[in-house]
Formats: sequence, C-alpha cells, structure tokens
Amino acid sequence: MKKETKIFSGIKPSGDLTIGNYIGAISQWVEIQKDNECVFSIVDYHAITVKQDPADLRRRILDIAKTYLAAGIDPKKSIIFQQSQIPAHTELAWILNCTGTNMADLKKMTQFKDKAGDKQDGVSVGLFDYPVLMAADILLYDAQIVPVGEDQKQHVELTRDIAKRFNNEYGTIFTIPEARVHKAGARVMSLSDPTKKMAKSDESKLGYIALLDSPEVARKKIMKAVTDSGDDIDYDPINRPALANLLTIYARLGNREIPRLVKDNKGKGYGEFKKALADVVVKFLENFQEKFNSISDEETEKVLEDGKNRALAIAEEKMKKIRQAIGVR
Ligand code: ATP
Ligand code: LTN
Repeated sequence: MKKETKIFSGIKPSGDLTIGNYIGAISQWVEIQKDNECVFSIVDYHAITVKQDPADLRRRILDIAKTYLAAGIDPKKSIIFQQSQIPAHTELAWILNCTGTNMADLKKMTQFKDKAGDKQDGVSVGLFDYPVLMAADILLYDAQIVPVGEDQKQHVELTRDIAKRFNNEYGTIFTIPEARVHKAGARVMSLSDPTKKMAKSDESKLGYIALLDSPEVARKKIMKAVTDSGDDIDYDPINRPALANLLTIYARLGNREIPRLVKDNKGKGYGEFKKALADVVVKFLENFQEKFNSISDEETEKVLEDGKNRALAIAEEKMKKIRQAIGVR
C-alpha cells in the first residue's frame, strides 16, 4: 500500500458492538491508521433504516466513538465523526440515487435480501437504498481503501460501479475504492449457529459476545457455544465450521497463529479447549473495558466535534465539485 493512502470505514449504531465487529473491522483500522489518512465514521443514518429507540441510539453513538478510542484509534491522526452531522452524506446519496445506481443493482444486494427476508414490500425504502448512502460515505472522502468484514465486500463493489458510471457521465470526479478484508476473521460466525454471521442485531444473545459483556457472561457464552461432531482439536472450516470459528477467535484475540494453536491443543477435548479460549476472551475484554471505562462522555464529545469540523471541510470541498459537475451550480 502507498504511504498516506486515503481510508474510510464506518459502523452503524444498531446494537452493542461485538467481537465480530472488532476482529473484522476495528482491529484492521488500528493497524491501517499508522501510515494512512483515515476517516472513521459512526454511520447513524444507516442505523435508522430499521426502527431504533432514540435514547438507545443516542447512547450507542457515543459508545461506538468510545469503542474506537478504546481500541486504539488515535483522534489526533484519524478523523472520528458522526455521519448525520455532515449533511453532504445524504445529499450525495440522493445524487447517486439519480445518477449511477439502478434498481437492479440494489435488488441484488445480499444484505438487503437477508434483512428484508420475505417481507420486501414491508421494509423501509431506506433499507433498500442503504448501499447508496454507503457509497456516498466512501466517495465523499476519495477513499482508496475501505477496510471491512467480508459481508460488506458486495457494497464496496457496488460503490465502484456507481463511481465509474458517474465518472463516465460527468468526468473524473470520484476515486474508485477497493475493499480490504482481513484474511483471518473476515467473517466471525455466530456462537449458536456457525452458518450465520455473528451480528450485533442477532435476536439470540448467545450468538455473539459484545465488547461490553461482563467476563462471566462472555465465559458462559463460550462454554455454551455449539461445536461440531469429532472430539479432537483441528482446523477444518468445511467439515467443522464451529470449531474453526472458535479457533479463529482464539487466534485473533490472543494474538496467535492457527496452526500453532492446533498443535498446542492436540489431544485436548472441547471442554478444555473452550476453557482456554474463555480465558483469552475474558482477558481481552477486561483490557478493552478498562480503557473504555476510563474515557469520559465529555472527552468523546470533544473528539466528535473536532472530527465533525475536519470531515466537514473535506466533504464540502468535494460537494462543490459534484454540484458544479451535475449543473446545479
Ligand atoms: P447488524 O447486525 O446491525 O447488521 P453488524 O454486527 O453486522 O450489524 P455492522 O455495523 O453492519 O455490524 O458492521 C460494521 C463492520 O463490522 C463492517 O465492516 C462489518 O463487515 C464488520 N463485521 C460485522 N460483523 C462481523 C463479523 N461477524 N465478522 C467479521 N466482520 C464483521
Ligand atoms: N454498511 C456497513 C456500514 C457502513 C460502512 C460505510 C462501512 C456504512 N457506510 C462506509 C464502510 C464504509 C455495514 O452494514 N456494516
């Protein structure tokens, strides 16, 4: 990667952040911020595509910003901001709705199909249009790299298509971005169903470990995690996906390599392995929560205010060019 590459990513405040969000997204950001120009958003207008309680939403926005800080995002270097504070995001989404995006593109999106299920006519237009707002987020900041979990690759691909079509029509306005997915842990699976992604909005709380779960709760969830048939420890994602998922979590939160872990756990049964994994997860959570709890709301609000001013300057500059290109200015 070139030095000072432009990076954009975001998380929506639709629930308590999980170790899946950390492993798939946030931990990559901490690495990538060192030599690059990064913008990390709390994408609150994405969260309201499904019903949210206003008080919960307000609290979660602040908690996500705190999570970014506690995980090691440096607000002096990287921009941390709340999406709804920059009107250019929704403005550009409207423009991209009209130029660059077809109905057929959005109908193909796996996340929409999963979330709408068999009630497509009953969900909000926002849920359908969600990827266009995401494209606006990315394109406003000329992001070259978008570090995300596997499930978001399709949306970044669509963003590329939208940007190319817009550029064809109006000249080179947008940078074409690329998704970056971490090799190990691109898709952390649910602890109660290894065929499903671990997700913060999962109805079954046993399926995910929240970054703010107490050590006792986290330990219980690991011990209750489903396992596959077989009784030794081996990494086989096809035939033993549940165990492969637990090994991935162990490796990423414990800073270990999977082959080495398998070797060290040879001869152990599931119970013993899960106990060791629970120790690693609890240690990680305790460490994270200590940092999280040491950050005040006031400090976090200041970071968001500073981030807003910095993001606003970039977004407004870009919007001037876009308005000019399409002829409204
Ligand atoms: P929701 O359940 O509300 O759809 P989510 O938990 O899937 O939420 P998002 O806000 O959609 O979380 O995702 C934020 C980032 O975390 C994205 O980059 C996404 O790819 C990543 N991510 C989310 N869940 C996982 C997971 N299980 N494994 C790896 N990455 C994940
Ligand atoms: N759609 C993403 C969240 C998201 C995002 C973005 C990620 C919104 N805008 C821009 C990367 C870049 C999700 O559901 N996880």
